Parts: sequence; C-alpha cells; structure tokens
Amino acid sequence: MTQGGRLGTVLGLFLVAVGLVVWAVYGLLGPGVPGGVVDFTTTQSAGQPVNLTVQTVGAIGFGSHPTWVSYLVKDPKSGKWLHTTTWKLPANTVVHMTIDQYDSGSPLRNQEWGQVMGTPGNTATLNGKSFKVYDSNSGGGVGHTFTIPTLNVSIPLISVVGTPCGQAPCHFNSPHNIESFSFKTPGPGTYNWQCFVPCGLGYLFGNGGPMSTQNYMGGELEVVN
Ligand SMILES: [Cu+2]
Repeated sequence: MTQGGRLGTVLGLFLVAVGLVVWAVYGLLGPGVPGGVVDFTTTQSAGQPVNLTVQTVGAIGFGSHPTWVSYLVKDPKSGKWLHTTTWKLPANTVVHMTIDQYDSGSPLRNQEWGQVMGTPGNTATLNGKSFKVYDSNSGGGVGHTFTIPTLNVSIPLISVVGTPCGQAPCHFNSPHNIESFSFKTPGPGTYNWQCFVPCGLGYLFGNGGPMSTQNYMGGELEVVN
C-alpha cells in the first residue's frame, strides 16, 4: 500500500471511531433523534389509563434550531426524553397527562387561553393545586398552551419564576411548574395538537418557526383501536 493509501485508511478509521463515539454519547445522554412516533398503546393493559409526561423548554439547545422553544416527551419504556410530538394512543381511553413546564411567559393577547378546557370539571392542577383559569396578568404570565382543537382540550402552561433552564432535556433542579390533567381519547383518527401562545420569538407575530414546525410547538395524536 502506498503511503497515501495508508494515510487514507488511518484517516477513514479515525473518522469512523469519532462517529461511533459521537453516536454513543448522543444515544446515552441526548434526548434522541427528533421525529418518529412514541407508542403509548402497549404500556398498560387494555382499558387502563395512559400516563403521558411531557416537558416544555424555552430553548431546545440542540439540532438544527437550538434556540427554538419546544415540547419533549418522556418515552414510556426507557424514561428518556424524546424530541417527538407524535404520540400513538389507544382509542376511548383516559390519558393522565403531566406537563413539566420550564419556560417563562408573558400576559396573553387573548385571555381565553388562560382557561382550562376539556378536562373533567374543566380543571387542571398547578403544582398540586386545582385551577380552572389563570390570570396571565399575574406572575410571569403564560408561556404556552397544550391544545387539541378538535377535542376542545386546552391547558395554559404557567410561566416559571427565575432563570429558565437553558438546554433540554431540563431537570427538576431548574425552575419548573408541574401541571396535570386528564382527557379522554375519542375513536381512532389523527388529531392535531398545538400551542396557541405565539411563542415563536423573532418570527412575524410570533407564529412562525417553532409554532409551525412539527416536533416543536405542535404535533399529532395517532389514536388507534
Ligand atoms: Cu408555545
């Protein structure tokens, strides 16, 4: 083999090794590859409620749009945070949803989005305390909503107090609010969900960027039998 050939082989092997290290570190520590579907249909016996946990962050911190606001979902099998907003759920089943909200907020342009809708009694809990409506002119306001328009489900996500977590996935040592509520899935079909607070900073009226991109501020519920 010529010296150039040997150099090429060594360089090639070196790049493969670097690639493997990056892949291993990302796989172990990182929140996974964006996209895909997280399956909640096999994590409990038929007819039993589904537990679905997500987090909202002010900046995802990785990928092609590190500064964008985003949702992440906790994989029910591995417990890892995944950057995926398409969730497969069983039909006609109660979903107990928990949102760990790590982002700041502001007063709402439309106070209607401060209401809890579509849950039993139109209530949700904020850090263990039941509420029906949040006055977004108090505290730090509202950061996002979790809204499923076709099911009339909507929950305001209340601003954290203090310096928000800088890089996802966030952990409980950063300021956060824990909100929980339940809703029932309808029959099979695809149901979009999204945030209704224009939180796409730097975009026209806040509605571009993460607000209109899958895996950031919106996604799909794939409801199946
Ligand atoms: Cu949002």
